[in-house]
Amino acid sequence: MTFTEVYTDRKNRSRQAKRPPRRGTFTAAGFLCALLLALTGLGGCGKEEEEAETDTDYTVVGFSQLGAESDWRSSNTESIQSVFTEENGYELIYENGQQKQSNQITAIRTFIQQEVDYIVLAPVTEVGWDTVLQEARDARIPVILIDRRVDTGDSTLYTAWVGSNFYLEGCKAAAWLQSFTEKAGIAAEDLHIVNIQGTIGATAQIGRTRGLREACERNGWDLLEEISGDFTQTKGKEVMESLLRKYDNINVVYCENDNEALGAIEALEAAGLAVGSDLAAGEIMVISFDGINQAAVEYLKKGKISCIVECNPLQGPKLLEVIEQLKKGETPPRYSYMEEKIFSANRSVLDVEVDGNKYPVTFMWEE
Ligand code: GZL
Ligand code: ZN
Repeated sequence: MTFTEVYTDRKNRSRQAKRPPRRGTFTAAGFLCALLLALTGLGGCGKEEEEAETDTDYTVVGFSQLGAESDWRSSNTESIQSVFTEENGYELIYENGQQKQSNQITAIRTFIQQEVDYIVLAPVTEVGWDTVLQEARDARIPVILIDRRVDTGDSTLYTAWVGSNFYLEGCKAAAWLQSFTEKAGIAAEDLHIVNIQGTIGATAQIGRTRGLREACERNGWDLLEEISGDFTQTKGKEVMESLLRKYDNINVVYCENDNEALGAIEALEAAGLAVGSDLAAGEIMVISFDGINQAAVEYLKKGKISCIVECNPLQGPKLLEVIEQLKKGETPPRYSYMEEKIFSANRSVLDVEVDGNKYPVTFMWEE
């Protein structure tokens, strides 16, 4: 046997030993027990011997998901679970990191011990992954990133990434705001914006914050404050309440995800403020990201959220494609980007332009 065959054979045998028997698989003890029952007539004689599910050689994927903080995250997890199924020849081991990098690092180390075939990582923030990703590389387990990025100088630490261009998302939102306010005849200096940011250090937060910040500098918009709402509804409400105590001239609330937007709207309406796009009438404009939370989409249709830049969580199919290519010894694209739209109920902006590219607005309104 060549080294590779010996290596693979030993890896498979050792991996089998490390993993609990798959449900329905006969272990030796189970077989003896069934034999005793049959001999003593105590068992259901003639009972169809449960077809010992042959432990076909599944591809084992260890998935370290960063948390369950938002609707986006839940949809993202469901999308991954929907493709790595036994029917597709996979066994998925899912670990929820509860938004803590230390939990994700522990999960990756466990996957290495279990000798999984691939590791999928949705990193909560960008820095602090080099050591554990080196351990995965030394164990010769390919790592594929999804959603957010890791900030590492060593490009060998991951094989591929599937996700969104968050900076483009931020630029799209800012371009929509610029086009809307120019058409509405609102002067740049009359915009007083707060940014309820996502988890600080997450690629989604970094890109969306940068897109807005650059537009504020370019257009002369007044960016009153940036403060993290950690991508959750609770925190979004809390920080909106504190911003309202601090400022009396806010007229645009930029939320870096829909869950924060729902929390912010709760706080705004509790303070007796109206949300909408009629800034001249004193309404507070809310702009958001994701487009997967149904309550937020309903608010968009009613015009309570003026614009949602889509962030597509359904990364399962593209990720499956990447791993299928790796299994065949092919080289997948290093970066695979999701297709994403811009949603609004307001029809004054038909499309937005970013870096010379035009992106159409998809209209959604109350039926
Ligand atoms: C974006 C993702 C962000 C979502 C939030 O890809 O990282 O994290 O926009 C989620 O809803 O919490
Ligand atoms: Zn197996």
